[in-house]
Amino acid sequence: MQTPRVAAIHDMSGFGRCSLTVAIPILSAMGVQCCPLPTAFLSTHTGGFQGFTFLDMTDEMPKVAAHWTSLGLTFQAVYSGFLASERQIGIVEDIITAFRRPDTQVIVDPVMGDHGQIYQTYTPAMCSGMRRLAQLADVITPNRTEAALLLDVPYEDLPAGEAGCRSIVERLSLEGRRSVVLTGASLAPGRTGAVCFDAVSGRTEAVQTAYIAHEFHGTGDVFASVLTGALVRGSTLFTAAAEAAEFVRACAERTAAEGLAMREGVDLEPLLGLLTQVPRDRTCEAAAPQV
Ligand code: PXL
Repeated sequence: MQTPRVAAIHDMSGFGRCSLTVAIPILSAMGVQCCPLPTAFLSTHTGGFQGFTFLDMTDEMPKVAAHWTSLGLTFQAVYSGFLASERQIGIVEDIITAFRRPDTQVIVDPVMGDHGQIYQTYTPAMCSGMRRLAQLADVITPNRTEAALLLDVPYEDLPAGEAGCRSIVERLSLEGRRSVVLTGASLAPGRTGAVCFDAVSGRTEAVQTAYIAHEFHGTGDVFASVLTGALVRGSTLFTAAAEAAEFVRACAERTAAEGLAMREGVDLEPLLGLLTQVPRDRTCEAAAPQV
């Protein structure tokens, strides 16, 4: 099989393990070529650091895309995440349109916030733009905060529990045309994972792993990157989500044991070997199948 190739449209934050600094090693470990298209270069991510630098790459992005087009490059996935300006919404829409082929999977991680809070660089216009961009996706990977923003409802009004999560993913599915992986979905005490609506099968399923009672920055980016790698390696949505949930759990467990500060992200480098084989044995179970 030819090495699959992914166009990864995220920021590059020099310190703090998120976005491209997790997408590149994860996709590479999974045997997938990651072609970075940076949206911004920051000294650190914006969560928990003061005085970070922020170089907006908006003007560079169409030039990169035009050069890739002139080379005739093709991608098995276009995978977007943290955006740096309102103008980038339209640019990413154009990139998706330019590179989408019948076998291209478009994965939009609608990075906008967490724990009910919007990230400090995101404006209301960027959030409504993200809603538009997400309409072009085959798969979206919101956390609960981003699901509320995409549905345009207050965070506190999102329904809870398994039935609530199922209704969220189904409401976000654009009447079944778009797959949705809701992250940070805890269906039982001590468990966490994702609830997934698969537009290919029309089914909704949950994947759950042990909950590690520590928060770390960038776990959403780790999850979406493993999911993307697994999808381009040919996994179904549920299998890809199970692999992603299990890798995040392993990273969080190791990082919690090390006592690393939340803002450093998860200590994923020593665990990249877990991703090099298509997994046969998982500690992450799929919840009872749902129609
Ligand atoms: O993990 C999401 C993310 C990505 N990139 C940057 C961020 C954040 C969240 O704070 O600041 C720069």
